Amino acid sequence: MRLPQSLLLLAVAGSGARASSDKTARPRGVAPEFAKYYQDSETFTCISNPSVQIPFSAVNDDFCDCPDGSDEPGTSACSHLSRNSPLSVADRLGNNEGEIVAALPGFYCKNKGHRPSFVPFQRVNDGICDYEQCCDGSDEWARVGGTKCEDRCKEIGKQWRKQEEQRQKSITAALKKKKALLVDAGRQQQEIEDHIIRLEAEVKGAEVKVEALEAELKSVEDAERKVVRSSGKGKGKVNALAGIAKARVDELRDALLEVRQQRDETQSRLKELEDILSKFKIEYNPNFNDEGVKRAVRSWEDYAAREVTEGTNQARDRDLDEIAKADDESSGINWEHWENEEDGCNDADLVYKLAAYLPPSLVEFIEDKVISLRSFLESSGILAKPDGDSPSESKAVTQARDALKSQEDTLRDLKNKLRDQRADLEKQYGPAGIFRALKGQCISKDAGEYTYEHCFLEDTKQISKKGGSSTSMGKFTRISSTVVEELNEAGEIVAIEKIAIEYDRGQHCWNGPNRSTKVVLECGEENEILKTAEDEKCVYSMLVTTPAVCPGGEEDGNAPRSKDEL
Ligand code: MAN
Repeated sequence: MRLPQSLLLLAVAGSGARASSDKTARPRGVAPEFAKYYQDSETFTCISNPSVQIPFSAVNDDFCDCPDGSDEPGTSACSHLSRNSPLSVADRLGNNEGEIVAALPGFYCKNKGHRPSFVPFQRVNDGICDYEQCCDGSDEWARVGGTKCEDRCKEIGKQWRKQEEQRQKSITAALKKKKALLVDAGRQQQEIEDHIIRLEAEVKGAEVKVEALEAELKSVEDAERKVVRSSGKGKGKVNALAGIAKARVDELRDALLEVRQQRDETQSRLKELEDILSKFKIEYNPNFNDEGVKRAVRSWEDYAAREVTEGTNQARDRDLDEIAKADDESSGINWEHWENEEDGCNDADLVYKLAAYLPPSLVEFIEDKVISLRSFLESSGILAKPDGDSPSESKAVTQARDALKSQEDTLRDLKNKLRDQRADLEKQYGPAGIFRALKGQCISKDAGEYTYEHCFLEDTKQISKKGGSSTSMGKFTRISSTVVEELNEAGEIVAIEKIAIEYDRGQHCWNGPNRSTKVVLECGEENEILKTAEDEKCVYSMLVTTPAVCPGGEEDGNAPRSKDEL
């Protein structure tokens, strides 16, 4: 059910035509509130033009004497004067300078048994019964052409009261729903305000943590730099490390030479033994039935039959010869280069990448040594432990950096949330923020080949009934107030302010604009699309009822505290 947008207007129209306790007789067509202008039985003073006075007998003489038509309240003699806007009496009494406007709203019908009303002067004695405004038929008092309009106020009044009762019920129900919407909107707004307070505290906390973690990272980095520096004893860090590495490699080379020497001695003893046993096998007497000797000879034969991997040993020997040479005789490490390396780059980096500078033939061997050297340096605290991702950074630094990064991410997220929540409070949600409660609620209506959908404060869509994808008719842009002209109950054209929700930037229209929709809202018990129209190509309008725009309801303290956004 569509309900009047403004109860106030209705009240004005009603009170303007209400019967009063006025006991003095009024000329035909005069409403009680205008009776005071017709009390002098000798002279009549035109209402809006007091300088014009006429004998009282000229009132309702079917001749228009007054510029404002006030001398003809009961005839159509002054019906040429316009009177379209629902002005107050003060407005009618000359505030519209220069414009000649009828002083009276129309012919007053008492409509006993129903509600009094005004009928436009053009319709007085026009031979047509205007029962909508004049149910008592008094507008046709002259019986022009024999027209006799019977009084139908009793039945029309009864029907009206029934409808009115229904309408009032509907208004009450709509207001109840509106109040619920206001409560919901207020709760949602409160939640956002509370969330903002929480987020502000969380942001502060996160900022403090970030500061602490920044300090922590700095101190870990400083400590690490000191560890590397302290091993340099005044020299460059690389030089210091190169010195340690050279000593360690020399140590390992000496150990290798010693082990090779021991191996060669053992091998020569083994050869001697094998020769003895070979001779023994040739020279022993098999006829001498000694089981122990026979067993020993068989074991020797098995041993001698086993293959010796001579080639591999020779290759390894060549490698070992190469390694055993001093660095300055071979293509080994150029320690001089490292010992004279200029500082200015990341020393730890260079140490970790040491293997990359070694000659290819030695890489495998030296890599093992470098790893053991590195772990020796790390375990003895000379070198900080490296991290898996960044070979130039220790685990401690990486952990401190990661902790800082993760806290910075948290802080950024919190700040984004806070910004969004604050922006939401600034957004338009209509009078008293009521549309907050409707945001995202969708209603639809079939019309022709499409189903039209309106999701409050989100978008409008055109969905083909034949299937396929839907067409966007616009995304939420603003809430506006729009003035529309309507006929009021007295048959007058009145300008009424209506709230509209505008949706722009919809799907592009071939050879036209991007689709857009203006949703004009009316007071109603339900959220419902009454009609949709394509006013111009791809420019749509929708008429939607909702309790949210019914007048009243805010006064019970339901409305959110924020300012009206419109
Ligand atoms: C579709 C619909 C219509 C629109 C035309 C424009 O058919 O969106 O509303 O007028 O496209 O081409």
